[in-house]
Amino acid sequence: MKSFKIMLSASLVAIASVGAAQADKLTLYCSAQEDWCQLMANNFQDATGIKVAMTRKSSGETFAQIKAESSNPKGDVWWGGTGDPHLQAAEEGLTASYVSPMRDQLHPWAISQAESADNKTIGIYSGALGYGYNTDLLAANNLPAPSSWADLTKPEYKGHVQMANPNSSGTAYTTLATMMQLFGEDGGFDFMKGLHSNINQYTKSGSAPIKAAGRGETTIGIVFMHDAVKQAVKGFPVKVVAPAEGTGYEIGSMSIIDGARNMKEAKAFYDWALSADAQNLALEVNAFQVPSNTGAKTSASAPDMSTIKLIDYDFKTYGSSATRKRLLKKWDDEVSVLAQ
Ligand code: S7P
Repeated sequence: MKSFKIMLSASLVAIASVGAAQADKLTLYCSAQEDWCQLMANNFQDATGIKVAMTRKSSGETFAQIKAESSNPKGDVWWGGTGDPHLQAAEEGLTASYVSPMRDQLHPWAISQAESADNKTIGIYSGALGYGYNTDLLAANNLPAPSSWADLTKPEYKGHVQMANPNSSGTAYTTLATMMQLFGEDGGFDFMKGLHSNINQYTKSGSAPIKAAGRGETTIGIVFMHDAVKQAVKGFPVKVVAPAEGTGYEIGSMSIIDGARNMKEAKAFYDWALSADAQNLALEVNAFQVPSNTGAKTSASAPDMSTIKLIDYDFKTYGSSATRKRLLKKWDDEVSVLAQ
């Protein structure tokens, strides 16, 4: 608590000293894992006295909610979730510009996310896409260990692969956008169609497929690698794969909602959430992303981004409103309708 206060910006300290008396409040929309969302909300509340009402929804769902509420905004801050829908929200004027005094503590990739969106969003963590598989189920089904994206379209994995729906899930949209960048648009859609033949279920939440793999309900789950590591660390028989062709990644982001009713508190949360101490809370819930504050710790269990073959993910194009809408519609029209 004491160390948090040292890191707080001047505006936050001012709020912290009067917050409790005025019963200040904040409505937080959160798109990271539920346990992390809860921890952030509770710690901010304890540090400032600002009462936090938090709702957790997947990235695409939160984007849709903010858009639906835009004539009468109910949320103040959107924290977490993949960067693409945050960029789309910025482009569509759903989020507000803010330059935090904490910005100089951040990695360049987090700042360039802000600069590409007129400061209407900012990077809070990053993580690479991949998949994980249940080693027991793989052996029980006599399946070879997959190591590439192409492997996941092979007939032997029919009914063994799970991923989220890219409309609701930022993870799954990152998967769709990654295939466009790895294989080109035609090749990418061919891949998504081949994958569709092997999918047993499209979930709403991006991390659900690897939780299901951990429980033995599916063999393979396409997720961010850090979400797969979390299941392995919990003791489930999950092996994490960095696909051989290379892979995409996310810049998990945070945005202040345009027209926020509690703008002062929104900025206070934003500054606090960029501090090293706030980002270190991730370690308490085994959130293995790379934090954006250069002084925050990355867990030794986190996937080592420097050893993963990462594509040069084009956030500008794949986070643009036109591209995201077009690709999701094409996936709905040409992939999700196919027989399995
Ligand atoms: O916190 C884990 C994480 O994978 O969840 C976010 C994700 O977007 C939320 O789930 P959806 O895929 O359902 O949107 C990621 O940003 C984050 O790394």
